[in-house]
Amino acid sequence: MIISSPNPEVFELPDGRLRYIEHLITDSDTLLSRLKTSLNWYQGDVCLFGRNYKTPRLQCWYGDKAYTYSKVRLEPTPWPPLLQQLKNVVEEISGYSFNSVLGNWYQSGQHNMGMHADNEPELGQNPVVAMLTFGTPRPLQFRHRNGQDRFTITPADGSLLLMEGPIQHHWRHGINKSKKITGERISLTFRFIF
Ligand SMILES: [Mn+2]
Repeated sequence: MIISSPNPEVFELPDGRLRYIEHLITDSDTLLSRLKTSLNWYQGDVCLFGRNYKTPRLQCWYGDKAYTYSKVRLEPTPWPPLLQQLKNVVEEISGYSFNSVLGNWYQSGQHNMGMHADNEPELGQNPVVAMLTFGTPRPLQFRHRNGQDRFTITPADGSLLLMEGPIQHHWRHGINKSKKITGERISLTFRFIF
């Protein structure tokens, strides 16, 4: 794994903050293929308005504590060495500690993530979420709950994006489908579960 010296950009939003490090991981191509083969990917279930659906992407979960996400309980799972290494890098650069990671694998533009906030009670007040991106960039849309403020960032291959401050309480974020995008993207979102 090749880590460049970080050069963070900060985006101060109303009620939240993003810290973005664009070219953090230099050998992201190699890591993308290692993540595809070495992690336990599955198509999850989500419960929306009382009905169960398959998630329109693959996901994986590793963590020291159980986590309930979209009404699905994820059990504690030991860290594979590659994820442990990436967690160490993210902790060192961000200055935060994490004890879990949710991975999402968008295999093409047909895979998406609906608008949501990472605000489950076990994430605590003002949770920090640290997102590593590998592969084809996808625009990440932010919408303030006030219905007015919007922000879009397209995290680059090998980048780290930190969501900090009260952002999860005031904003939602998601990734839209796109007919133009055929490449794949993996994101790893590190969290701390209390
Ligand atoms: Mn999220």
